[in-house]
Amino acid sequence: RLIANDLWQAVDRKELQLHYQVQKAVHSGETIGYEVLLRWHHPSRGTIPPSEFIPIAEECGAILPIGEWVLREACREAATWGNEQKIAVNLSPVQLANADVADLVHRVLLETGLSPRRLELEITESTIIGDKERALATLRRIKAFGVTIAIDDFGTGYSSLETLRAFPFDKIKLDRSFMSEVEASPEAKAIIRAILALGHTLRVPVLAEGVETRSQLDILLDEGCDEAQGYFLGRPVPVGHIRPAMEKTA
Ligand code: G
Ligand code: G
Ligand code: MN
Ligand code: NA
Repeated sequence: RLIANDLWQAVDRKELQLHYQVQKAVHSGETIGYEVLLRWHHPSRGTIPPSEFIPIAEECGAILPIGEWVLREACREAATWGNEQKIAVNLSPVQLANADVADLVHRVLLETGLSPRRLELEITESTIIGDKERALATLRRIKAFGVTIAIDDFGTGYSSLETLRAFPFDKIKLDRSFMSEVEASPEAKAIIRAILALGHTLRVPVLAEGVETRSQLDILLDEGCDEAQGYFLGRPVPVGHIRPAMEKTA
């Protein structure tokens, strides 16, 4: 309870902060964009990771104002970059179930002046599993603006293939559990290869998450993976750490 009460006030008290983690093209090494990851600096408990507070925020509804703040803040930031790099924002199932989320995205794009094609929304399969028809209708509206949709944590859900068939995603994000096992497990490597083949048959680029070593990146290069994200390429960092890179590409 205490945490939920604090969460409702976290935005107003300016306790939330965004971190940015780079996403790169595997072959060229070029920066495609950044995933936005939320951090909560609680006044007495210190920094609380999203894995702990997002589920609580979803349960109590505070994810709606928090998610709105994240979207606006990320779009406002990316609009200052003067390049074509994308910003990838995680969208909670609770936000997607809320009928207004397409209007919110539209409003924030107008307000910030960010080009819609520079915004990507990351959704997990569980997001679609809820009220499927409604979620699909909302996602189609958002896609019609030119915003792209990535399916996050792919390979961990219950109905990956059905989800892919039912909805035209713009990117597949391969769950990081596959990367952590790729060197030790021929099965993990075979699954990565199969998902890459699936993505490429559907003409959808695949991003591998959780790339922590040079040799993992080399495997991805060999296998023809499109994009990668992970500690080896860059940790999630506050925006001050990436702004200098923006000046060089601007
Ligand atoms: O940053 P990482 O370390 O701990 O994030 C853990 C989880 O929290 C990830 O699954 C990520 O998708 C989720 N997450 C991070 N930031 C946000 C956010 O702004 N909104 C939502 N809904 N989830 C987020
Ligand atoms: O579920 P989602 O992909 O949205 O969340 C990204 C999460 O993965 C964040 O918590 C982020 O801190 C974490 N992460 C990013 N890169 C790596 C990595 O190379 N290794 C591990 N173990 N976690 C990572
Ligand atoms: Mn994500
Ligand atoms: Na993920």
